[in-house]
Amino acid sequence: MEQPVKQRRRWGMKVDKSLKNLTLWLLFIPTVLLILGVLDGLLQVLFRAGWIQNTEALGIEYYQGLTLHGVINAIVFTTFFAVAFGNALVWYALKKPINLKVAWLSFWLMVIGVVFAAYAMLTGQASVLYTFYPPMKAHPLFYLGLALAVVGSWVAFWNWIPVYLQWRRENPGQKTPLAVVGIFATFIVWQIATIPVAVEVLFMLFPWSMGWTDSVNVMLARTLFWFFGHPLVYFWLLPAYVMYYTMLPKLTGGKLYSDWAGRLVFMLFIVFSIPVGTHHQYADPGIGSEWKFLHAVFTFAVALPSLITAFTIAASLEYAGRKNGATGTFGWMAKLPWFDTNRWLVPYLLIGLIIFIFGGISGIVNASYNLNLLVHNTSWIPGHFHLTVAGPVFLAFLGMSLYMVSKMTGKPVQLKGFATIVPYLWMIGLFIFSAGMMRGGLHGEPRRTNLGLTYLNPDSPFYRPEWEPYVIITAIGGILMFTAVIIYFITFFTTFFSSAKEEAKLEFPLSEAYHEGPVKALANFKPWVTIAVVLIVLSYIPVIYDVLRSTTRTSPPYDPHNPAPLVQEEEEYYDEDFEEEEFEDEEDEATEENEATDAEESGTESSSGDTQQDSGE
Ligand code: HAS
Repeated sequence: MEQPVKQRRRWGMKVDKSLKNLTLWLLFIPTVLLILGVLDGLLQVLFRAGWIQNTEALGIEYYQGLTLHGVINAIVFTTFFAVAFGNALVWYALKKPINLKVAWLSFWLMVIGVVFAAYAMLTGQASVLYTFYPPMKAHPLFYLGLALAVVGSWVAFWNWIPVYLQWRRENPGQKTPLAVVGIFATFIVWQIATIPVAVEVLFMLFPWSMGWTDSVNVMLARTLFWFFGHPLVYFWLLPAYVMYYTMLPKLTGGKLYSDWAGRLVFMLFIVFSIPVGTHHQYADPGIGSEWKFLHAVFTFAVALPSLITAFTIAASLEYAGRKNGATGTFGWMAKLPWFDTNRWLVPYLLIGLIIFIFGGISGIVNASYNLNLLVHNTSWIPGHFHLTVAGPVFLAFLGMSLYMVSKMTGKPVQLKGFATIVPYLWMIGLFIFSAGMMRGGLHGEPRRTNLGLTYLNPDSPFYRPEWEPYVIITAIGGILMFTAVIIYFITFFTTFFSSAKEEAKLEFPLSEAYHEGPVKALANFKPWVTIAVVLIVLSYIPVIYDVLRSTTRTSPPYDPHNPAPLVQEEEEYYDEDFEEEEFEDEEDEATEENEATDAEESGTESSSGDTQQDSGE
């Protein structure tokens, strides 16, 4: 029973025409948008270096460009890719077709959503960055567009569930292919995590931007955003992990060291990805430090599956290196196909892993409360997240997009030498970029700031010449990254528009495992999802309770470019009676406490009556 499945895996299968078209559109649209996304990245480093000293460049305003950069690269590109990859992988690994009508419906929802959001961003009516923190207000179509895109991705996931369940019924007692476990874990995390942000968008931000409500609870909105915002990063990371576990070992000529370690890792991500969001809010008021500590503990727990991955994948690579003839302790590293142009996909995964070592270390720094207070809201943070989402994630998605286009169309990859050097050039640029950002961050350089107009402008009273070396290093890195991705575009579009020379196939290079063996506890998602829900409830109920209790006022809307609120009726937001009562109460309490302390110190007793009288006076 086992052998034929393995053989079919190796040979690949004829690709369904509709699946092929769907996949090509899902990969083509975000790659075209990515041209604008990376151009905005380049402009960012030029603004920040002070080489552009203006509020806009090429007709794109600074915060408009930063929003486009974050939304296109981190939300649109990643979500479209994950859906395309999941559709094809579930079909291939289970050898069962998905319902294509539903898959196309999911595609159209996502496309309409992107068109709405793009309209709002391109017309400058949604320069609120990818975190869309209120009270900065965007055009309603921005929120509606994001909501539609998310619903589209849900529909894609729901479409795989009946296929998976049917496969289980037809294959009782067989292990679900690891690739399917991985992509399901990705979308289970996504499904749970997008619920709070859907609540934020549909019940708070959308009605507010439509003018149906006047004000918004900023703290609650931020908390709901980060409830989603941290698991979002694992939604980005896990498809890359699917490639590391199920494809990289085979591509390098070896086997996955441990199949059950892979399963455990994906289940641990389901459990720990979500109850951690408050580590983005260590500096926010209103949330008790005990709950911040709890989220910090879970944050260290969510690093665990990545540490297991580091050892498991390193062992798999060592196995491959030794099979390729390596000797000595580290000889296996040299025997990996780093520069083999026929295996051009390997560096997209290997280089991503090397970058992630540094992304992981900086993540641990962020997670440590007292260190976080030093780096929060400085340029250290973009330094960290480019080593993660723009490292392993971006490279794996670029590589796999090219691979899928080539296989599913039967068009061999063009300019393979170019395709092979992209990850190396990207890595060099990224390391230089992140070094500049992180070092500058340690010296207080802020993130999300047009430095060219302020701190890096010699004519400005805020001028900080000591940051100059860091922004220049950052800009050099950014230019190299931009060059690398241009080379990628040349390869991708040349391949895309070349003519087919081979049979179009649905095929992924799925690896065999060195250590297999059934582990019953890892055979089913249910217990892991249940533990995840329990941890989410335990960790988030107190946080939301604290936020609601400590939020005494809501905020009027603001245009991101104007410090004055858009609605001027001050009395609606500023309740003077409330203010006075509050202060009187606080004064009373403070005086009582002081009196009690004085009394303790002088050994006498104080009555509350005295205190009230004093405060009255
Ligand atoms: Fe993070 C902020 C903590 C991982 C993305 N993170 C961000 C933001 C983003 C982001 C986008 O605790 C900014 C959000 C914003 O706009 O404000 N992060 C962590 C921790 C981890 C982590 C503990 N982050 C990621 C990943 C991301 C990502 C993954 C995207 C994909 N992050 C934080 C915190 C903040 C934060 C705080 C808030 C900061 C603030 O104050 O604003 C961990 O998951 C990291 C664990 C990783 C490891 C590394 C394992 C290494 C591996 C490679 C092995 C190499 C091999 C190769 C095998 C432990 C697997 C060997 C081969 C040879 C040949 C040598």
